[in-house]
Amino acid sequence: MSEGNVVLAQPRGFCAGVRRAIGIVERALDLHGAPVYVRKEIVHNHYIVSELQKRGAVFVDSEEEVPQGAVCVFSAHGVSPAVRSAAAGRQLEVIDATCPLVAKVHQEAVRFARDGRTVLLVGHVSHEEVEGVLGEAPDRIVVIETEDDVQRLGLPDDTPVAVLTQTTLSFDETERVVEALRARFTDLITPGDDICYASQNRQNAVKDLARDNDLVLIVGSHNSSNSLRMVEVARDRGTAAHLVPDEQHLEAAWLKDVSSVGISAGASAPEILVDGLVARLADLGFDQVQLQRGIAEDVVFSMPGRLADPVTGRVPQTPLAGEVSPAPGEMS
Ligand code: 0K2
Ligand code: SF4
Repeated sequence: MSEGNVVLAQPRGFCAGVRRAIGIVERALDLHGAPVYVRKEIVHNHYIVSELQKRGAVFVDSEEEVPQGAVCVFSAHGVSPAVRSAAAGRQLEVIDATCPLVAKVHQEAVRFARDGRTVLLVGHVSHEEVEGVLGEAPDRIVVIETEDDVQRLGLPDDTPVAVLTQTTLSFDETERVVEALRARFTDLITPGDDICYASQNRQNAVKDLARDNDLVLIVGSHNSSNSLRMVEVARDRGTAAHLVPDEQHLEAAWLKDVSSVGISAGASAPEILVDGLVARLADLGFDQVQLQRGIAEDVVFSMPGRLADPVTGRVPQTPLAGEVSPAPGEMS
């Protein structure tokens, strides 16, 4: 059996928007009882979706699948105005779990489009977050996925443009795209802070993990954009890295000639899956676990007022239990 170290990234796992979104579904189930309909996966994690399904959440692809007048939660990734209208048309009782930082990008898109600018939205065209923002002003927003797309844009170079981005992109990769846009367009403005604090913090921590370890494992589902970006960030540093949806996906062959494994988790991946991976690695001889020195996050987003207790009028706190990273020395 091999002997080796494990280093747990700090920060890792749930961000404030994910905690709030999951808390909203749980609270809606408590208040309204099952079923509570959720449009799309509340966050892109199969474990979370399946746990909420067990409690009575029903996940649907479209608001059109929700029965008239039923409770419907919008996912953390946000929705377009067309979806809001369709939901209103069906008299759905909507509870919006859109992350406030995604909502901010929507507001920027509306403002820039109203100002007469063409919005260049850097992101993945088929991602729900991009679909939602695009829907704010479909005639004035163009999605850009890569640096190559910049030269292909059929716009005069003096077009007034504003650059926005998906919240979960790779910071470094996006900088390259924005630089290419700056080099081309003469009237360009950008708020420049759309990639959220959680994405940036997790990517920075992964850079250190990649520097200090032979292998990096990122816990997250295959449809989780921010988790995939974390794998890329590690690989960009020349370190082998894999996405691991849960411990069953760990391949023993990855550990050949490896003495230290860095583990992080995407913003939608719960700590229980990290625990499972750590336990499996311990079985394989990687039983010395340390916590990376890193920054502590204290961002909390408040829950929607419509989830207030009908008797006391109190709005519940966003749940934190069970997801706080263990302190050094507390780990086996
Ligand atoms: O990274 P993704 O946008 O695919 O989404 P999740 O994996 O669900 O992570 C939470 C971020 C949600 C919105 O920004
Ligand atoms: Fe919000 Fe960022 Fe979390 Fe997405 S990753 S839900 S934008 S805090």
